[in-house]
Formats: sequence, C-alpha cells, structure tokens
Amino acid sequence: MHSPIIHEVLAGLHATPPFISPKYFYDELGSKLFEVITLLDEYYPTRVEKSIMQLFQQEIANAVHSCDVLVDLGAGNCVKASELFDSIKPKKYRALDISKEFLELAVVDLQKRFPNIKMDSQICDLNEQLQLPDLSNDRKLFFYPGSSIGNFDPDKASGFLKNIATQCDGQGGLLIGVDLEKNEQILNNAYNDSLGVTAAFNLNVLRHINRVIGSNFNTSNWQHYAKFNKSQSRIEMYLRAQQDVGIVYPNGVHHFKAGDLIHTENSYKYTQGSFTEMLRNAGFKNIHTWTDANAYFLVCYASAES
Ligand code: AVJ
Repeated sequence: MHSPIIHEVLAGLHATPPFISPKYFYDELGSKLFEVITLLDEYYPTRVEKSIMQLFQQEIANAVHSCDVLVDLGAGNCVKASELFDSIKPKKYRALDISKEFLELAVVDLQKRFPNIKMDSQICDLNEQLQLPDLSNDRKLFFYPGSSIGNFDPDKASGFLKNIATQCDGQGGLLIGVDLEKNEQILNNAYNDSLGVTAAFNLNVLRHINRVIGSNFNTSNWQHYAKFNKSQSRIEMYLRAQQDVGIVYPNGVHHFKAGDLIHTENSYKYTQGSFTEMLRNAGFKNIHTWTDANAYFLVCYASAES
C-alpha cells in the first residue's frame, strides 16, 4: 500500500524508541543549514579538519602518491575535494551524495573551475552497498571527510570500511576524517550552538518527513536535544515533544506524549587507536595518520597497498 520509502520512515516512527534516519536531514534547506553549522564557533570539526589537510597537504599527497579517480563519498558542496585537486591531481572526479539538486549544481560549478578533470555525479545512499562498476580498473582514492563515518554504528562502520577496502582491489586507498573523543563540554557545545542553528537543522528533518510521508509534524511542538553518551562514545540527537501530539499521515495517526523523544542522529567519536584498528581490520595494509595540536580530529590515509 505504502511505497518502500514511506514504509521505512513509518517503521522508524513506530519503533521503540522512535527514530528518523539522519539521511533525512539533507533536503535543500537541511544541506544549507549544515553548511552554516560548519561555520559556527562551537562546531570545530570542519575547521580543524581543514587545518590538518592544509598543514599536511604535501605529506598526504606523498602518501596517496597517484590517483586515477577521486571518489568523493558524501560530496555535499564539493569544496573539500576541490581543495585536494592541486596536490593530488586526480584525472577524474566522481561526486556521490544523497542530495540530488545540491550535488548537481555543485559539480557543474566545479567543472568550470577545473576543466581538465573529468567530473560526474552519482546520487547514492551510503547505507546501501556502493556500486562503481565503470571504475573497476581505476586506481581509486576514496575520500570520506567530515567524520560522516560517525553516523554509522561501529559494526556498520566496519562493514562500510571493509566494502571500501574490497573496492580498492589492492590499489589506491581511503582518505578519511574522523572526530576524536575529547572533553565532554566541547562535544556538547558543538551540537548545542548558541545561535540555534543545530536546533534548526534537527527540527528541519520534520519538515522533510512531512513531504516524504505526507504527515503534519509541526516543528513548534518539538525541541532539539543533543548530549554526549560517554559509555557509547557518541553524541545522540533527539527531538522532544513539548506536549501531547497526534501526527496524522495518509491511512494513519501516531500519538506522541509530552516528553517523548525521536532519535535523529548518532555521531560517534573514536580514539586514534580504536579507529586505526578498525581500518586495519577492514583490510587496509598501511595507515598514515595526521592530527591537530589539540588532537580534536584525525585524518587517516588507509592504503590498500602493502
Ligand atoms: C555530517 C554526520 C559529520 O555528526 O557532526 C552536525 C552532522 N549533526 N551537527 C556530525 C551534524 C549535527 C555531522 N556529520
């Protein structure tokens, strides 16, 4: 009766505890709100990752050595990949993302700035098995910045890394950024910024869900809640019902009580040791790491070559 997508979203809302997948953050407005998050004082990951990439640009390029195709996993506005072009000199650039309009516009823009790199885009959900049949013979550099890996539970993250290592097929590797465990207050502040942008980003998922399933969530009935869970080493984000609400969607209604939480995101934090071990277990042969002076963030090049 319902489409598979609607079915999946409804199953999440009816689950105990209820959840919405973080992939629904990234409609057009959500992608723009995330760009704003990366500019916030409290949200250090993007800024610190960029400083590491800049400071160690030459070392990273030496480790990568050469690259037929740069495969950008979760390209967004493509800015981070474009900052690698001069040092890594890829022949081709493949941008993957879940947000179609946003991605295609970004790639068209980038192609004008770098006419000598062959570019294309591929809409994909990294929760599904990655398929790149036309690139099977190329020496690939997979690029997964921003600690997006943090959205996966650790066993899912391991499976994802194994899949990338397999796709490398003995050549190339993965350049990945991951957020590190640190002082709890710094972590909590990064997801509870004083301008309320992260709150808007979290609440916007309800507007997106309304369009996807035809529901009537009213964002003013919900409140942003984000907190570091120490035992699981992850930031957890939720939306909390501020009053009893009945959510109506085609062929149904679902009641939430005041105080009920919808889980919208986990953002796992790793230690350098736990993360490099995961890369090794995934089958990568050689692991290079770079971090900042405060050890807030880690950049790794995991090579598939021994
Ligand atoms: C894009 C998943 C890396 O977990 O920090 C930012 C998303 N959520 N603020 C993160 C996010 C709230 C972000 N990732």
